[in-house]
Amino acid sequence: MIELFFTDKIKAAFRLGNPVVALESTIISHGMPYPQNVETALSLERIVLDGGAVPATIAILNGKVKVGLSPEEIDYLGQPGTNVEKVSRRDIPFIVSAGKNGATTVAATMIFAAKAGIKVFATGGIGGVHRGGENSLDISADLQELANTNVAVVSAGVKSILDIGRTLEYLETMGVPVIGFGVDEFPAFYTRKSGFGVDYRLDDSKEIAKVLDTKWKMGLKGGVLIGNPIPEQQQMKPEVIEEAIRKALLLAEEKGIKGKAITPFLLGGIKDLTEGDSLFSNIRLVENNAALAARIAVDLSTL
Ligand code: PSU
Ligand code: MN
Repeated sequence: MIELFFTDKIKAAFRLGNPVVALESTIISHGMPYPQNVETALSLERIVLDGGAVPATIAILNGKVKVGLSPEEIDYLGQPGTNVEKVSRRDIPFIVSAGKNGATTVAATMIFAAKAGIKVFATGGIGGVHRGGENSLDISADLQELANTNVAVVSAGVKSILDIGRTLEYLETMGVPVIGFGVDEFPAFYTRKSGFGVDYRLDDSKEIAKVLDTKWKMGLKGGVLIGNPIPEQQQMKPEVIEEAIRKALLLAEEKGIKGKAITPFLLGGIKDLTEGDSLFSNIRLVENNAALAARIAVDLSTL
């Protein structure tokens, strides 16, 4: 058994049966530049608290799996940014055994959240099937984790750096329910529309909590993906973001960027190409997800 290290606040939340929301750390190290990454990580924690739940940002520090980080630890992880190892399922034993620092992806965060008994997790966007994935087989381990690990992930959908259609097909094959929160269309991260529908639209966090509770009480293994679209006023113009994505993808191909480096490379490229507009949208949508995750966690704790 791998030991998890909890902050006192998280321990107290468990003892009292208070709702807890997991937050990932790759978004801090690889998803945004310093210092906005640290500011955002702290703002997410405040939003979860305001929503009546306890935030648990998850990361590996000096080989220890931390469930809940102090503001100093968040800064420690955010400053070196992409120099911190990005840790998905396969990377965990290497980082832990070497006593290194690691920022956990959606997949790795789900694993530790589930071990800790945390049911709800807020992120920005999950990984998925990359464009051209039918040839490269570049499919994020996040999808496999959603298939197997009992955690609900609140996201703003997936970026169109990925193949959204194939990502949804993969999730369907793996039996992962995809919920549109207040929308019939699966959101595309920076924009509210992707052109792909969701099978289930739910308009109330209580309804979502009920579905989660039912799924797991029935012993149906695996996660649930909630697509929570970016608020209307904060979304980007589809043409602008598509053009930036197209350019970033071309640049990645020219430079031969592959594997786990591709997502951070594209995110950075898009931010530069949109002169920071995408960063603003990115921050707003994650905050929006943290607020919804807190509501779902609160509703779930009453069932
Ligand atoms: N997508 C985003 N922002 C992110 C990520 C994905 O829009 O920060 C991060 C998440 O941590 C996600 C990971 O779990 O990238 C997926 O990486 P990969 O495709 O290498 O599995
Ligand atoms: Mn990949």
